[in-house]
Amino acid sequence: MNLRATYSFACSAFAALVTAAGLAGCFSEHVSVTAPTGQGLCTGTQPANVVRIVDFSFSPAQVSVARGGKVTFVNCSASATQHTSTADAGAWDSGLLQQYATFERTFDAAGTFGFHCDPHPFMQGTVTVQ
Ligand SMILES: [Cu+2]
Repeated sequence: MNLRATYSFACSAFAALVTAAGLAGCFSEHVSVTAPTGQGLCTGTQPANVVRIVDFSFSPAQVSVARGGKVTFVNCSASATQHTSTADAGAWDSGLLQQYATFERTFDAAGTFGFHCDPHPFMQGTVTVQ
C-alpha cells in the first residue's frame, strides 16, 4: 500500500514536470525565468543566430538574419551576473536574464537594430535584418 502510494506520487510529479516543460515550450518566445535551459547553447560550436552573453559582452556583437528570422540571446556568464538584451529604440527588452536563461525574438522588419544590456550599457550589439 505504501509503495503503491509512493509510486503514484512519483508518477504525478513526473507528469507535472513534463507539463511544466511543455508549457515552457509554448512560451519559448519569452524569457525562461524559473528553469533556464540555455546551457547547451553556451558550449561547443556556436549555433546560427545565437548571441551568447559572455564576459560582459555580446558574442557575436553583430548578427545578421533574414526577415522573419529569429535571434536567441543566452546568458552564458560564468558568474551569477544578470544581463538583458534591450533594443536601443525600445522594440524589445528581455528583462534580466539569469545564467543560462534565453530570450528569443523574431525579426519581421528589415533594418538595423542596435541593442544593449540594461545594467551594463557598455555592452552593445547590432541585429541586421535583410
Ligand atoms: Cu550585462
